[in-house]
Amino acid sequence: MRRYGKNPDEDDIRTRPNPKGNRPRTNIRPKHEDASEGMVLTVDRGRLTCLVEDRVVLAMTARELGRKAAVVGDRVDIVGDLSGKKDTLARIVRIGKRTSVLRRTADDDDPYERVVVANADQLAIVTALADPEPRPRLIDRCLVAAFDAGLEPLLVLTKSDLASADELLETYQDLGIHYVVTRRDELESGFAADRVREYLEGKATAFVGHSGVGKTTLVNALVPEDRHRSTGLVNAVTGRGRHTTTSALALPLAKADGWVIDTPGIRSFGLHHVDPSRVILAFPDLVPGTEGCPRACSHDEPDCALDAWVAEGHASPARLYSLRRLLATRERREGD
Ligand SMILES: Nc1nc2c(ncn2[C@@H]2O[C@H](COP(=O)(O)OP(=O)(O)O)[C@@H](O)[C@H]2O)c(=O)[nH]1
Ligand SMILES: [Mg+2]
Ligand SMILES: [Zn+2]
Repeated sequence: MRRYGKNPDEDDIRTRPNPKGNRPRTNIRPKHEDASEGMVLTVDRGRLTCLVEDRVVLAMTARELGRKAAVVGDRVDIVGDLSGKKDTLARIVRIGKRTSVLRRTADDDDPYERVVVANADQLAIVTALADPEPRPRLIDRCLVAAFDAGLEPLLVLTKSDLASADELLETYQDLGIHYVVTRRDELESGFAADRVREYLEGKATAFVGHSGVGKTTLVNALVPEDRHRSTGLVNAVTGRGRHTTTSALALPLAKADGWVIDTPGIRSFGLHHVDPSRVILAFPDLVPGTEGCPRACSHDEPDCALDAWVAEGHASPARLYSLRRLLATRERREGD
């Protein structure tokens, strides 16, 4: 999403010559070669807000694309009234090739996939250390989704003012994934945002996690505050400077190039779409132990080498248990 990565600024407003103006009108259906490029910021019941140049434009998708064809993060070609004025409705005529697709299903046995976000580079998995209690298996599920979609995972542990991060970090540090720990006073001082921002620069990052973990609080700390800059964009998208989350929402990162995408809270992260053989990718700490496995080992069978390897103390039994649970629910399609 680098193309749109720059924070829109008053100085950036340029007037582009309108190629429509001097073209003779015909009754041949336009082929949309004069479409503008935009990025989808929100989707709400068939209405999409798109960023076109520096303007927030309300649009719907052309009928031939299907009503739910475009998702947050999509790069689109858009035609019609692109003024961004009230009561205008533009039309999305093409959806660009996606660099990544973050999918989830409501449950493992639910074949209906929703695309959460398109074109994200990174998945920030937000977990509170308390209130609500951390759920390592939900973290593991999100990691599976991230590795499967080719997104870089970032573990964000919030509310360290309420409980210590040590126990969770003992597990997740070994995975070699990036992590940040935040707490209330650091949110207020801006220090938390400064530290998290370092991991977000130049990337589009989708924030996922259980409801109440502090996603929106963090996202709000990361998007522009300065009235003269992109706050206009935030206001146009959300109707006010701050927002609550009912659907995914892409916002420009303040003070750096990048996008943050807030998403509604999730209770589970269904992985129906993930091939069971790819689940192990989210357990890099266990991968070396699979060297002694029989060919095409499911890692959930009696000959699996992981049991002995973990028993030798190379990784924690809890991690193997988590892997097995995920594999079992993927196979038998039970809830987790
Ligand atoms: N103690 C504490 N509370 C926090 C922290 N971050 C967020 N909260 C609170 O947690 C609640 C849920 O936050 P919210 O951002 O709406 O969570 P979301 O549902 O994940 O978007 C709010 O009352 C926040 O004020 C933190 O670091 N420490
Ligand atoms: Mg929220
Ligand atoms: Zn195995």
